[in-house]
Amino acid sequence: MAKMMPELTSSSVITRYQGGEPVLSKKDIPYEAECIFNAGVAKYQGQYVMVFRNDYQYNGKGAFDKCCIGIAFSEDGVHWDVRKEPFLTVEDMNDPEITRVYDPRLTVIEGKLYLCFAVDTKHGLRGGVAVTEDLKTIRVLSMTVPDNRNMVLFPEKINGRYVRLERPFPVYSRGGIDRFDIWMSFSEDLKYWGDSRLLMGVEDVPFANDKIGPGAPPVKTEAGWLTLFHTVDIDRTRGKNGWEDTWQKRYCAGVMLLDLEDPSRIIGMSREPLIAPETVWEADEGFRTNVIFPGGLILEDDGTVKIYYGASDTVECMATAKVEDLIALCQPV
Ligand code: M1P
Repeated sequence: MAKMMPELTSSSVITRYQGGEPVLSKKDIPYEAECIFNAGVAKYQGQYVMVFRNDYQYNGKGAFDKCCIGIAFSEDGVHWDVRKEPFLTVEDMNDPEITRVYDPRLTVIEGKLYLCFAVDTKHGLRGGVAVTEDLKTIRVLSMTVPDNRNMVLFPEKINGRYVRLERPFPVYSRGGIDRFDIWMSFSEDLKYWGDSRLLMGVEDVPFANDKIGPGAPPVKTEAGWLTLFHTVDIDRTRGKNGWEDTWQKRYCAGVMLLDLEDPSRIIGMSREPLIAPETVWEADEGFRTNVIFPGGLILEDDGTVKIYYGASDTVECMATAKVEDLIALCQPV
């Protein structure tokens, strides 16, 4: 059985916006909405762009019947105007296999805005890579085979190839339980992906005992590619948390630094969580409490970083830090 984790707390280098108050929640959405979370954020064409997950129509049995991806815009990365219609729906995918679309991430590459997202299908979970040139229409470039999700793209080619992090779901080889790791793949055209390899195993993270996954798309710094990931630990004694009868998982955010020339080499990672669930929105209220799910990392010109994360699968929150402090947390593995 996986070892139990101690109480986890957030690093002192982060400051939650307004003490942890959400920057986006269902009250901001001009169409049917319930849980607004797990957003991706990028700076694009002079503004901040956020794509977020909206789960709605709770079925009373631990799931939502409907979901879509919405889009919002901001001048300061804090206050958001939400477009009146969703950005991407199941119907837009025009594929009868697809039953849900969710967990979007954004990366700007060579002036174009790329979207990674997850879909549930009748035959497994898949990760998609898509591009939008006008922030309205989306062209899907590639879809993984099942099961894979939590994909994020690096913002530039490295040694002539596009690079992504991803999280496949090996079950048989991991003893029939969640023991999921972060992998990476390469592509010359964003359509065909390969040369896949393991980047980090769940056993490498001292504050995880269940699974890990890519979080925010990597940001380039002089010290290396800085990226956030999520970590999951299970405690069988946790019992009821949030709307579910038996939600025993806790999700935290971690940070790591990858080599600029060879991003399959981890320079360092935090030995403790960057963000652990603590505030009322993160630990007490919501659909599934104790969930921090990072999806966006923006590096500002003054060295401040904005960190966007879903809280309790219910609202979207933000924290700030200094980039040098995040780098300093990344100790050699
Ligand atoms: O409910 C917590 C999270 O569960 C899933 O995360 P993972 O990919 O690690 O299994 C996702 O559904 C995620 O959206 C959600 O926040």
